[in-house]
Amino acid sequence: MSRPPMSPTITAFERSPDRGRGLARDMRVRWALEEVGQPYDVRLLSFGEMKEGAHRALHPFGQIPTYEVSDLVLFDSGAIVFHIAERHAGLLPSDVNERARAITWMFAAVSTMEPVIVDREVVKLVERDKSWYEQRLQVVEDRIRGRLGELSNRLGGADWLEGAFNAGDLLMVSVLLRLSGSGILDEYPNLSAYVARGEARPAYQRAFAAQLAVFHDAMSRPAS
Ligand SMILES: N[C@@H](CCC(=O)N[C@@H](CS)C(=O)NCC(=O)O)C(=O)O
Repeated sequence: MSRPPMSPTITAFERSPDRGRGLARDMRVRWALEEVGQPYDVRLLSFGEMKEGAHRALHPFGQIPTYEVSDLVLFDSGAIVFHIAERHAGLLPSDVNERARAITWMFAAVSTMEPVIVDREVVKLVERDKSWYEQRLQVVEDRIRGRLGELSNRLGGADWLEGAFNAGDLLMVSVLLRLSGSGILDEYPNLSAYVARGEARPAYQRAFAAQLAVFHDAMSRPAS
């Protein structure tokens, strides 16, 4: 009898700083695994454990998420989603050119869109007490608007960036979700609708519920 394939193990925050709003980057890995129907295990880490040698052996920067299956260890959510999409049907088109375009959007999500969006989080988190905080926030938010405007023009009235939903959309929606609550995304109705379409996917919903359950569970226990 053939043995079932080994389930991958990913790492995630024991107590996510976003309070389970699905913004921690294990969420996009969970979502990809749910889209392809691959069961997975999760190892939860405290901030202290993330910086210890055992975890740094898996992730040189002491962060989450990581992905382990058999003798393969990966870090960085974009690379992990790419690996999942390559190993399973459903997240990348089979046509070579369509596949290349989907991969292009994966890179665009994490290397063109995400850095400007994360800049805003850094400003709000660590630069709030600076005399130039408001001006800097304005500059960073205008830069985000520039990128969103360009993305919005490209998406136009389409449901997804390149034909059918693929890993490029999964990463792009994940990145845009980081703007939740800022009001900025609302200025681009087609992008808001695009993100809502991503969130409505059953695989997204399952992934979101799983990571939220971790947070609720952590809140019901005293901090370690
Ligand atoms: N480029 C990495 C970034 C990973 C990252 O920033 N992870 C965050 C959680 S979403 C983290 O571990 N933060 C804690 C820390 O950096 O100490 C990826 O996409 O996986």
